[in-house]
Amino acid sequence: MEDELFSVLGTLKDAVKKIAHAIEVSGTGKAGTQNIYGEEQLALDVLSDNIVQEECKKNPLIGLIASEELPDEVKLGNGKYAVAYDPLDGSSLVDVNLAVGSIFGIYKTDTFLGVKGADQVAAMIAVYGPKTTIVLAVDNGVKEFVLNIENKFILSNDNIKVGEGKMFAPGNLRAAIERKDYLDLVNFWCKEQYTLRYSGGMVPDLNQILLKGKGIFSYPGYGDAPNGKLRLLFECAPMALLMTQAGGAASDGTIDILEKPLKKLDQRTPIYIGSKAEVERCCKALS
Ligand code: FDP
Repeated sequence: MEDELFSVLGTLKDAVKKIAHAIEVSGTGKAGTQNIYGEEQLALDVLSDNIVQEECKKNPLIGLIASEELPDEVKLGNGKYAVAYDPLDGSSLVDVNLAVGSIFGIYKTDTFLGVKGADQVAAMIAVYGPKTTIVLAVDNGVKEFVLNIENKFILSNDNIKVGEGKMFAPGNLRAAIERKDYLDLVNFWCKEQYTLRYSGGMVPDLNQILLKGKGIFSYPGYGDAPNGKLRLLFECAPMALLMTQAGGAASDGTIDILEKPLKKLDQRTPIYIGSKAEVERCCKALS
């Protein structure tokens, strides 16, 4: 790995350590503000976003950031790296003490508009669960690190691979009321006795598929939200890089998530991600 990319990842790891600490010691109340999508922000959403911003500002290699919590991309300087991130995904799970996470996509660009997930030079998620872990995809595979008692990330899995297996995480089940194709697919998984593993947090749900090495996560759209809820830049593209580099796949039903150009920062996309054969099954059933 290039030294410069190593430095950028070090900055993001520092942010993750601080967010993990903030989750442990902070309240889980509301901030009294809304993000650009009209979603109520938690004090922890705002705090986590500030932590990532402040850490990125310390590293001159990072010239551009975009956050799910900010209305626009923010130029920090002339650094060649750009970081798109969701500082705290799964906010609705914070007050009930379920696992939540952060998501980072790293590019070399001076604007995010027009980029594709395939342009990422690295992607990383952090999971704040009983332990804090990160899963990182760079050009030499997908690795997991765990935060130890000395506040250092130690390699815990050096070659994450996703194959096939009967596990499913069906998001947006409301869609199955209107969409018979989704209802049929969910019924198929049930009839075939797939194991249900769904927490309601995209990061822990996909982390599980990565670490167990099998499964499918689905989040289709329907009705007034044909593209669903999940954002291409902040959530789906980094997840797609991690899954694809681990041997899995990610599609919106028609196009590979990594090949979708970003037309606007808050672009949403349906997503089917996990074991290759399951993603293909979703594409056939739902496209
Ligand atoms: P949350 O709204 O709690 O932040 O990205 C948002 C997300 O969680 C994902 O982590 C999760 O997979 C999804 O929303 C859950 O969506 P539903 O509200 O449809 O259950």
